[in-house]
Amino acid sequence: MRIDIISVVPELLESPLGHSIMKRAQTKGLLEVYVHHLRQWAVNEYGQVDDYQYGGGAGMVMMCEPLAKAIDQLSADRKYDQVIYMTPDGERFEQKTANRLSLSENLLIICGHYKGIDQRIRDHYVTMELSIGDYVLSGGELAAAVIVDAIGRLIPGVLNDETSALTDSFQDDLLAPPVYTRPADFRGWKVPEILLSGDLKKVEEWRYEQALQRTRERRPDLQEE
Ligand code: 6GU
Repeated sequence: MRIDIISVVPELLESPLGHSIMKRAQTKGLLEVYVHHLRQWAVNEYGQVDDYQYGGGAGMVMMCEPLAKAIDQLSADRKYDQVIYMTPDGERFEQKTANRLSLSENLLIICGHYKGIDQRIRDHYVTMELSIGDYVLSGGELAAAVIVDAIGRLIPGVLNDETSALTDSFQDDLLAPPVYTRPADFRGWKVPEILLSGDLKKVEEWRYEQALQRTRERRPDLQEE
């Protein structure tokens, strides 16, 4: 999969996408991420990409021209499955969205800043608008890093067996069960006996029960759908 990201603060994306599993995904050649600085499509020599909003009001708006040029140029080389705009008024990003997007070949992600981008770009170029939750971030970059991570780790081959996505929280509308590692007794706090029993069937049943119980207690909304 290839993901292109358009941003006015590309530095914000480097670290989250340059380590751990996202780094491995890229080293293995399973994921390519290219971050493009919007300023290269600025309207003047001062690097202007934003302007005052029509109708007045505080805050700048990202202009049509730099974004349109950026998207046109990038789209000339490949067909994007989705042109995604990161915005707090977008559709809530969930595991199901990650699952679906992980089947894409090419994604283009636009990170907004200031008051956001001119509505005409949303109307004429954007095919999907995503939010990562009901709070406001200073820009779309951290949200973009979140979705690239969530999508990237689902690409076949990125995770090894130990980190398999199949047992993650949310994968079956269930939270993950508790996990333990050595020692079996730490300060008198004991690991549940069943996990030491070696009876794989019993362990699976126990994990499922724990997952159900956790979900009922913490996220009953997941089971109401
Ligand atoms: Cl995608 N962008 C911004 N700026 N804030 C957010 C968000 C996105 N999702 C939640 N808050």
